[in-house]
Amino acid sequence: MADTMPEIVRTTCPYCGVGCGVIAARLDDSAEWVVKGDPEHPANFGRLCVKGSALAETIGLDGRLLHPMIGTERAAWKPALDLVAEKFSAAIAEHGPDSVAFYVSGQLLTEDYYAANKLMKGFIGSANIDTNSRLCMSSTVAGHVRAFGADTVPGCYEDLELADLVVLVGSNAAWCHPVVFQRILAAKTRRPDMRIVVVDPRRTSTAECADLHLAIRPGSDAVLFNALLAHLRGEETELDVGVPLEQLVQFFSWFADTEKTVTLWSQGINQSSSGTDKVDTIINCHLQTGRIGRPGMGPFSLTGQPNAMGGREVGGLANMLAAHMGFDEASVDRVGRFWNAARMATRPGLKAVDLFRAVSEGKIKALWVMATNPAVSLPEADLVRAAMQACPFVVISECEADTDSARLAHVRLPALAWGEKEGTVTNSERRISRQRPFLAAPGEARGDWWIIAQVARRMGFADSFAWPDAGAIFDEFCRLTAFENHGTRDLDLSGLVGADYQAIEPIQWPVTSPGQGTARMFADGRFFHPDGKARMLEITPRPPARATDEAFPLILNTGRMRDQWHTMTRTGRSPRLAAHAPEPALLVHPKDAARFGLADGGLARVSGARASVVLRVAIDSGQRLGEVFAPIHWNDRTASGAVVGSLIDAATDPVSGQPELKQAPVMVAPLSAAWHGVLLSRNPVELPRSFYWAKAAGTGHSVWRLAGESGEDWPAAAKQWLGKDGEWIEFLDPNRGHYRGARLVDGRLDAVLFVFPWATDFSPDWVAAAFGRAAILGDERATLVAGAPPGGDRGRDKTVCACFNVGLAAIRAAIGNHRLSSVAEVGAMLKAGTNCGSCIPELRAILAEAAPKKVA
Ligand SMILES: Nc1nc2c(c(=O)[nH]1)N[C@H]1C(S)=C(S)[C@@H](COP(=O)(O)OP(=O)(O)OC[C@H]3O[C@@H](n4cnc5c(=O)[nH]c(N)nc54)[C@H](O)[C@@H]3O)O[C@H]1N2
Ligand SMILES: Nc1nc2c(c(=O)[nH]1)N[C@H]1C(S)=C(S)[C@@H](COP(=O)(O)OP(=O)(O)OC[C@H]3O[C@@H](n4cnc5c(=O)[nH]c(N)nc54)[C@H](O)[C@@H]3O)O[C@H]1N2
Ligand code: SF4
Ligand SMILES: [Mo]
Repeated sequence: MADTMPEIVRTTCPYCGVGCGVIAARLDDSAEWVVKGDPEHPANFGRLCVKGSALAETIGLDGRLLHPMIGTERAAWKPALDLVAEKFSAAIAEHGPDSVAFYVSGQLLTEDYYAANKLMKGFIGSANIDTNSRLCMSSTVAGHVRAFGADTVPGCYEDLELADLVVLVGSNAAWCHPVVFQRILAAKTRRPDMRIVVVDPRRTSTAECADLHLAIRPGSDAVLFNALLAHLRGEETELDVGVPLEQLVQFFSWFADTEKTVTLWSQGINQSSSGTDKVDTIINCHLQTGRIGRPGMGPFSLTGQPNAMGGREVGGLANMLAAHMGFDEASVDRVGRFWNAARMATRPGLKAVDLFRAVSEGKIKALWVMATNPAVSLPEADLVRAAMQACPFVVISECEADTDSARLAHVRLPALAWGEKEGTVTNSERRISRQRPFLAAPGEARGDWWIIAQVARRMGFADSFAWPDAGAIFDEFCRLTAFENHGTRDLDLSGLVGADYQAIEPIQWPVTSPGQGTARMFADGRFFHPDGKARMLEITPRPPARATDEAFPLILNTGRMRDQWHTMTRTGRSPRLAAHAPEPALLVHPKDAARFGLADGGLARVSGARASVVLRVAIDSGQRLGEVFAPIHWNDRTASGAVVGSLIDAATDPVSGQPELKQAPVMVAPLSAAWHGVLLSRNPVELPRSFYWAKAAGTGHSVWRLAGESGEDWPAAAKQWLGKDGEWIEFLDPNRGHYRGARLVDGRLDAVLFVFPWATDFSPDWVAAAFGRAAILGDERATLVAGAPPGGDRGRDKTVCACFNVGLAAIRAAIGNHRLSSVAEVGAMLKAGTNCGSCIPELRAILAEAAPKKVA
């Protein structure tokens, strides 16, 4: 890292696989960093979504892990690294190389990933290194390899703009790949004839923007695409996927008639016990029509994490060796010679779900987790926790001091975070971009690759892990991709060998000569099977592994919210991002709500065979009947019991090993609470275990939403949780069950608690604002415990535009009062939707709802 920090740094967003270029800038040392989209980056041309726009709010050091920890004791690096090396070496000596494992992540940089893979597969001699990408796109990898002979993404983002038909299958890109989705919508605005079809059991924000939405029965995608293939071949077809026939006819004829078609997919396809087959049914339709490798057409998997692709490249999956080579004898020999390996792994290792099963069976004696939170994100999360607890030695490399997984580790190693670390990532269109640091390394945190190399040296492999910096690792990786390649492997970075690392510009692989990237693959009709041809796989569709039964009559679908990232370790810090969805919700069709006695805004207990969670009910007519949806983000740090992974059995795809995370049978029941509350506090609060709670970030404070099954002596309870001393201002109506209390310390607001006898989405915005003030003056004090804001009663309003903090009520009022009829008009009046554009789908839905209905 440079000694002096430049004041403008070009880097890459650390969230989704779109891989947007970001510029971090500040005027001088005393100014705050500002983050903006990089107008020159070819993934986003200056756009950022709301998560990217809020990056500067997430770089604070609160809650960061800044020193190595052995148990609960702070340790220096040397004893911590010595201990890790010693425990791994001892396990290997006593029980063999397969008794240890790494579980890594698509949020590592390519250099980190390369180092971890090299240590495990070339020097420990096991392939027990797997990644959270197993849960994310391993079905796509397997589907690509079966069809193309290599894990190759054929196209690029420009194809989405050139296409006349864009089909999104199991992808909520409006929320999960917002900048790519904005590019599609912008193209459609320029060329209104372009069509968008969305295949998703629920009506998502993405579906709101579609010309046609096929709300198919969950898990029936292979039936749909098999039938499409038959239609393209002119065969007779019959199918039942739970949508009206005329919609299918429409989709099939659009697909058949539109040469420039791109089919995008994501987790609705991949996270399935037959995900690999589903991927290949989609690819089949493109191979059948020859729509691949040419501008405006192709099958296109959207990758989730910022470096999911980089992980695939270096070999981060247990069944791949390195640099797109597998475990065939020639590859093992080639990589072994290149690495000068002490002990090469010769066969695939354990895939994520099996790996954690091996941990629970006591077969893994030492486990190292890097940049992922398996205690939340794996299926059977409850069993994963028990397994980690029972494992003799667990190490975690983390940026955060406290995560659900870090709580289960014997050793915690502090990793540099985004903005501090240095390396490369690859996005969904094979584009390699640099991540560059602009912040000084805090505390004793170090880059992940450095930590791995230090352990490797202590295990006796000093010569092979002697890199001076991340750039040296990248260069070694590029040389491996070129090593004895001769055009046999798609991944070839020979044109980047010896490149000036600091100056690398975003470029799409393969890069066979300096500065020459590759936008599209397969344009020449040549694939990577030995005969140079692609394969069309014959697929027999299979339903989800577990059917519903009387005890578990609903299907639980799980996925993402617009403004949170995974287990919330970073996005959870931003008040702006918290506003869109402050609590873990359960989306339920109105008829299912009636059937199971659930009320909008009430609480529901959602149960699987072993565990249950408690979520806030949101009635949503966009759900399919019989299916409920819950977000994956909340965990033990942010809610009392919302880890949905504990409800999901780990049924996996037999080829890819990817677990079925979208179709879990569950039961729901209303949870009656005696009281509901909102608590705002500057400091952490210890609440009774029996409560429901969910925590969100506020400015200068946190907000907890609470509920409990039996009433309390509120004035006493409030003081017990929030502190007796200081000055208390209170309002109590014991008969009706209302309590409001505020605590001031040295004249400054410290905490407030509001209690109601019923469920309410009440949000004391005016009290939240008071946390920003140095002192609360006489007259103002009473307003803290008033049930409504001074001079008006704006109850809680849903934030729609997080960039400009515009709420639903204001948007509805503006549409009604000024007869607005387009997103552009709403933007002109309120600014909503004019920055990142993430809320445009919601604005459209609000406009549609407000539009005058035709009288029949
Ligand atoms: N805001 C935000 N963005 C993110 C992330 C995040 O955490 N937050 N994470 C990133 C990562 S790692 C990933 S992998 C991507 C995921 O991006 P997406 O895959 O787009 O997101 P999900 O919400 O997991 O699921 C997509 C959709 O699959 C649908 N689905 C469920 N079952 C079926 C089915 O049987 N068939 C079909 N056709 N569809 C089905 C769901 O209803 C859901 O709308 O997002 C990335 N971007
Ligand atoms: N039910 C259900 N479960 C799912 C999914 C679903 O749709 N439904 N989706 C799956 C998918 S697609 C994914 S990708 C996973 C994601 O699941 P996880 O990977 O478990 O989620 P994250 O919160 O992203 O965890 C990343 C962790 O790494 C830390 N971290 C961030 N940057 C760095 C770094 O540079 N170095 C180190 N050492 N640590 C870092 C963060 O603080 C955080 O704790 O969840 C999967 N689980
Ligand atoms: S779309 Fe948003 S989250 Fe994804 S890379 Fe771009 S700015 Fe980051
Ligand atoms: Mo993912």
